[in-house]
Formats: sequence, C-alpha cells, structure tokens
Amino acid sequence: MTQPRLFSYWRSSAAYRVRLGLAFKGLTADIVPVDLPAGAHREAGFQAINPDGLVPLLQIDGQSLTQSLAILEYLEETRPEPALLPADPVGRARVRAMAQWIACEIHPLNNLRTLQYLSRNLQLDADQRSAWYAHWVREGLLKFEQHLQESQTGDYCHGDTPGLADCLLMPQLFNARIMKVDLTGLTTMARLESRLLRLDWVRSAYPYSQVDAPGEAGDLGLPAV
Ligand SMILES: N[C@@H](CCC(=O)N[C@@H](CS)C(=O)NCC(=O)O)C(=O)O
Repeated sequence: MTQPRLFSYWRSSAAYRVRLGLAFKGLTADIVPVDLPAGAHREAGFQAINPDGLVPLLQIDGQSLTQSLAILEYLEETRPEPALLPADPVGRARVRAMAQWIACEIHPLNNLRTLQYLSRNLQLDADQRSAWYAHWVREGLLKFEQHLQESQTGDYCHGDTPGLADCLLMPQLFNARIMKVDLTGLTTMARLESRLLRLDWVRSAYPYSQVDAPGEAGDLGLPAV
C-alpha cells in the first residue's frame, strides 16, 4: 500500500490536527510542506492538487481528502482502532461538540486569510490584529475550559484515553501560545496539554518536530518536547 501523503504546514493548526490523528492511529505519512506565509497554497502547483487552497490535504487509499474533521472521521471509519471517538452515542456527541467548538467557533476567526483581510483590506495595524486574534481565541478557549470543568470525565478531554477532542485542542492551544494569548485561568486544558505532550505520538506530530519548522521551540517559551 502506498504511504499516505499529508500536505501540511508546521504551524497550521488544521494540519496539526491531522498529524495527531494519523500518529494516534499509528500511521506514518510523508509530509509535503506548503509554505503558507510565502503563499505557496495559492500557486498553481498546489491549486491543481487542492483548488480550495488550504492545508491539510491527505492523500490516502487512492483518495485526496480535505477538511481536517472529515479526514479524522475518515481515519476513524477506515481504521477504527485505536478509537478517536467513544463507543456511546452521548459520548460521541460530546466529543464532536468539543471538536466543532474549536473547528467552527474559534479557528475560522483566526486563520491566515482572515488575519490578512484585517490588515490588507481593513488596514488594521499589527496591534489591532493581535487584539482581534487574542479576543476570539481567549473567548473561545474560556468556553472550552468551562465545558471541561463542568463535565470533564477523566485524564483527557473525554475519559481516560485521548481522542478526537484532544486532537483539536492541542493545535488551538499551540497557536494561542505562539500568538502570546493570555491563557490565565485555563487550568484544566493546561493540565491536559502537559499530559498529552508526554505521549510519543503527540510529540511526533508537534509543530516543532516538523521538517519545515524553524528555530527552537524554546525561543517562544513553548513547552519543550
Ligand atoms: N476548516 C478547514 C480549515 C483549513 C484552513 O483554514 N487551513 C489553514 C491553515 S490552518 C490554511 O490553509 N489557511 C490558508 C489561508 O487562510 O489562506 C479544516 O479544518 O481543514
């Protein structure tokens, strides 16, 4: 079987989600870096592969898959073990709600093209742009924290094994850190994050473990992995 290929960018949170899902399932993929800040996703070569002009894109089983949540669900359906989703319908609904909280409520407000529109079209300066970013990310993470505190069921987002919600939370937290968002009070997720960062499969998917990552994680005060 041909090894999967993942079009990725080291600090793309949507690509990080898929790297986590693949690593969790014990799958290895060839990483094809797409340099988003340089605009590689808008060039003809990548557009021919993904006209959406977004990462991640996963080539697997002879298919080209887009949208990180759809990709993770595909992996779950085709490779059920280990499971990203709990067995019971209520648990699955809870985990999917947490995943969508990040994918639908937080991430679209802080992705590259949104931020570029703020500065290029609306002429916001760097401080205003950062304030936009920090506002929406902190507000979203506070709500996620509240969900965790009210109904956390174990050592991870749901129960005592990591799963889909953790694959969404880790990248959003990483991005928040890199953008220096105030994480005060987000104590439950900080605990989950440090627990997750001890796992080999998480470390292999971590942005600073990627071939296209620059410098040292320590430069940004990030947890060393
Ligand atoms: N909902 C999509 C989001 C994909 C997305 O926005 N990817 C970002 C990187 S995290 C991207 O390619 N951005 C390019 C741009 O905004 O121009 C998913 O979950 O896969």
